[in-house]
Amino acid sequence: MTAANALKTAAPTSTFDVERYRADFPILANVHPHGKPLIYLDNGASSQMPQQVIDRLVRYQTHEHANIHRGVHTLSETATRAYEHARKQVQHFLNAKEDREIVFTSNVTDSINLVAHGFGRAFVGEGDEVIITHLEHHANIVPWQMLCEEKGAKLKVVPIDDSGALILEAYEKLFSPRTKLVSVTHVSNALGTINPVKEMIEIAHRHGVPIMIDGAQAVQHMPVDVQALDCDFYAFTGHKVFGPTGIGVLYGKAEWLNKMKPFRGGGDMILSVTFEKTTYNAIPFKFEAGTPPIAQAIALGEAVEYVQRIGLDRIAAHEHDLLTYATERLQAIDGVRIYGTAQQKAAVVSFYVNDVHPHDVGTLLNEEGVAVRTGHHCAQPVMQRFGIPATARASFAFYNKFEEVDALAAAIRKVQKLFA
Ligand code: C6P
Repeated sequence: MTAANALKTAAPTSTFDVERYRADFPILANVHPHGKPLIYLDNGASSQMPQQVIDRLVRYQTHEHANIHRGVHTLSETATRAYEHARKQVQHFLNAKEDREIVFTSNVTDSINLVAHGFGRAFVGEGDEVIITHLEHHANIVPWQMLCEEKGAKLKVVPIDDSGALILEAYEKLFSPRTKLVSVTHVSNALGTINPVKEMIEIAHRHGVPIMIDGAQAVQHMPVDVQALDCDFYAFTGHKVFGPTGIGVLYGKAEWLNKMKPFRGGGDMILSVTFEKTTYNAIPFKFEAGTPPIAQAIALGEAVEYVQRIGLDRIAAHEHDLLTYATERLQAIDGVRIYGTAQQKAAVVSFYVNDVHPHDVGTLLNEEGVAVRTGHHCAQPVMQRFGIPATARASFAFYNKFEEVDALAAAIRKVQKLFA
């Protein structure tokens, strides 16, 4: 380590009371991998649930459970009210204009597939084009590839530079009169790059093209306002924003949702059914066939209120400090290479330790109690762009603290010693 690096790596002082919020997360104190305190740096894969969300799930299961939209009895009405209240909580979280613009799905993958089917089958034809980027998770690649294969349409990809930032001039050049939709991630899960989505939305609209944003790695890190962004669709997943698994969200402008075809057929998405013809329910119910994940939606409502109570601006500021500190600490270790160095980044650090395979790095870090994700992060094109098979990835949440970055750095040095 150089003297300059050593000087830079003192932990910043912060007014963000991490310990107060950590106390809400029982799992952080209850789990001791290899007898060590858990240092949970795999929030990009799935974040933990605070007691408030767990309590909401328990309250629903012990006092409120019934099927919704179907019963006249008290429990069914209670469950329906709670589920529809969750929709309003999510509407408020994203600042959507109307609650009918919020569709509950099972995860962000499901939300993207809904648009690929509902929009794609209605509006994409042979010779048409869909634009995505080189930074996408497979969930925002494969559904569009499947659509393009089926329709004889073309998938166009916005390139990235060596820092992992999108090349915006190239984006603008991809538009043609055949472009029907853009779908882009707000934040890259593999590199942490924050894309300039506001600008990308303006460009798409200048060309008369609607645009979808995959917010799976964004909504837990920064405030998102879909009306200010003016995006046509915005999707996220519950389990990365301190809610349960099995629940996702699709926001869509009412004008688009109304024009789209339903994705799945079944109960609750219909107004009337005969063997000759079915008429569909109004939005959002048109897209919520069958019994939805009721408990999970209600708990998600609690989760988004929880982060709003803390304040997403405060979360973003704390995580920015964590990112800066982690970047400096890891850069100070000879032999550690960081992938993803864009100017605008969320608190994600993807790295390689000398030439040790990331899976070995992850296994050894786990022995020190440090949980990181290793692999291609379901973003193989990103790995291909950098000529690597995988990385180790530390992804932070607001409950992470600077000491945990120190522990990560110490554990990496231990790995290096083992392979020296
Ligand atoms: N990324 C990660 O470790 P689902 O599985 O539908 O809840 O989320 C899919 C998804 C879509 N888009 C982005 C940008 C994502 O990061 C993810 C999930 C996890 O990075 C698991 S692969």
